Amino acid sequence: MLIKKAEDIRSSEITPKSVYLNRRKFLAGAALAGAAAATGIGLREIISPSATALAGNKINGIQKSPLSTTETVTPYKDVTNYNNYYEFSTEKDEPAKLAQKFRTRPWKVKIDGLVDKKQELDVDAIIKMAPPEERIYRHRCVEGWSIVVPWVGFSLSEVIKRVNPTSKAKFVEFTTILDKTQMPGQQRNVLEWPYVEGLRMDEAMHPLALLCFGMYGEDLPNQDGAPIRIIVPWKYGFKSAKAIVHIRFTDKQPLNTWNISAPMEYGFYSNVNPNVDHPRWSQAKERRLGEFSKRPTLMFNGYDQVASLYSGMDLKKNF
Ligand SMILES: Nc1nc2c(c(=O)[nH]1)N[C@H]1C(S)=C(S)[C@@H](COP(=O)(O)O)O[C@H]1N2
Ligand SMILES: [Mo]
Repeated sequence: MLIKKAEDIRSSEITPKSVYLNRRKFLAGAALAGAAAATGIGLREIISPSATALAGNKINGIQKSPLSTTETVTPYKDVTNYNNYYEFSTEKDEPAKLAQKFRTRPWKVKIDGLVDKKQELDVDAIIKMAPPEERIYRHRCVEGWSIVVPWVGFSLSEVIKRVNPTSKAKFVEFTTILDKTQMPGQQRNVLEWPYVEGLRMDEAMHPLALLCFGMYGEDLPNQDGAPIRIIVPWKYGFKSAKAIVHIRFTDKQPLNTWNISAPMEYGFYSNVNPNVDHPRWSQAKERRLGEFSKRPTLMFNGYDQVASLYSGMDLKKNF
């Protein structure tokens, strides 16, 4: 019942629509490039967020991060109009519209479980814990599309080290807000609500794991997970939970939403791995939004620096 539904939605949306959207994007991009050449305005300026932002507030004092990739950044328009956010809709072009009025302030985040300093913090207090950094990361969805995004945030470890997890804490669980009145998708049983994700403690402490509150130099748009989310760039996109209200430290491996929904298809680890196919499709290649041809998917999404976290583990079993 519930399980079948979620599976059906995923399989039905996998290719035709994204190919169609990408073709449209490509054509739009070609038109823009032509316009840029004709007018002498740089293409960068045309696709930059300053020209296309919804109403984002600029974030001041952003530092560049050495952890960034130098690959071409995906246009803001694509990243903010092609979203997986099932609390709003299972259609990727709908969260941009349906999340517009979502209230992201006031916003509290509860931190508890196996931790010395249990507390409830205002999201703006969390955002001020460390200087904002721009991290340009590859982001690979389990469905086979990918994007390159200049996220803004800082390492999740900055928060974790301030709350002193006890020595028993082995995992961290992240829970999204539950609010049917604001999130129409939560009125349907497509997934179990609220959305839950989890990381092993050493994964959460890895410098690449990002606590994220912005993108393209501005506040995070609602459809991308405002006011606060995580970004785990070496894992499939569904690990990167949006709109987090609860961070819990635990000694047991958290049950993550997609694993509950379809355990044979979505594991706990979900490291990007071109050698382990999804039961219903290959993971060997991916399509970058806005591009025609597919490119090979890289182990750990190219983030080799995390390989040591999994040494000795069978990544076919621990998918
Ligand atoms: N709360 C919540 N977080 C979520 C999801 C979701 O449906 N709900 N979708 C996940 C999936 S499948 C992906 S690919 C990414 C997409 O992030 P983006 O829309 O910012 O690109 O968010 C992840 N985080
Ligand atoms: Mo995804």
